[in-house]
Amino acid sequence: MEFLDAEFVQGFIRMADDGWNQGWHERNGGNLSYRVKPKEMESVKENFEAKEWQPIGTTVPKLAGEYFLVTGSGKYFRNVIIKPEDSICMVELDDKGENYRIVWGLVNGGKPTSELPSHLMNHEVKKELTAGRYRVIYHAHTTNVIALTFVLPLTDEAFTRELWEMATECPVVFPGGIGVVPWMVPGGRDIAVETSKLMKDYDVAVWAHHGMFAAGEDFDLTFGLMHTVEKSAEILVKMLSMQSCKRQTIMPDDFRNLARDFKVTLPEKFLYEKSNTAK
Ligand code: 2HA
Ligand code: ZN
Repeated sequence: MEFLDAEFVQGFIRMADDGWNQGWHERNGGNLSYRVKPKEMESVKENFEAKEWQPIGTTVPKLAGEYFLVTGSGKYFRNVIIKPEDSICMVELDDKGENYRIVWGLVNGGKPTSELPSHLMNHEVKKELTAGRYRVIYHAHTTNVIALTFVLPLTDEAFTRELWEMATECPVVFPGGIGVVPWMVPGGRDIAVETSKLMKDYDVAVWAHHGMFAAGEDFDLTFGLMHTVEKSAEILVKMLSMQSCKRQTIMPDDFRNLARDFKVTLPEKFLYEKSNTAK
């Protein structure tokens, strides 16, 4: 099969274009990766042309031998739909999970995303915790969530609770809550380690003054998660722009009732009592 005709490649391209259309990928901002299923890899491997092995910059032994579709470093989401072969690539990991090699794409040269260590370490955590179900890791520069990192305390509790309160669907879409990484230098192993620690508890990690990482089973769920969190952040930004205190909101017992009817578990650490002025 032609590489670009494969359904998983089409799904990846569509998701990148959807992110561009949301305004989350100025210039070369953001990156996307997909852990390819063995059958999908088989269906396109006639197109492979392996390049040299390169160090990943971290070690992901539980992903040894796996294949990933990823956006390219310095490449623009805006261009993925018109020139995917120049903007994205498929990489293979070696048998120790220490090196990768490009097997398709980036036809004009280049490397996988600068955030490859974060993507792979997140994939490693999620693969293990979900018995292999999770396959997508997505990093986007979501405007409203970034704005909130200048205003809210940089804690998992504050971000989770404030975003849950802004839209009733939120606690159902991300019942586990969301984590927050304080400002750190992007692109390296240190931020990858901090992010992957949060991925043990959450499907979403906020990077202060930078953006978000989201993890999920497939393109729809992962894009939908990013979209839901960012939309809730937009509502909070609008609310805070109108007045600094809420007149009314969803209360802790309301969340408990919602959890019961929707059969989700909402950790009590997010259902703390607030003073009236901090509502
Ligand atoms: O430029 O978003 O975090 C890609 C990025 C780096
Ligand atoms: Zn970024």
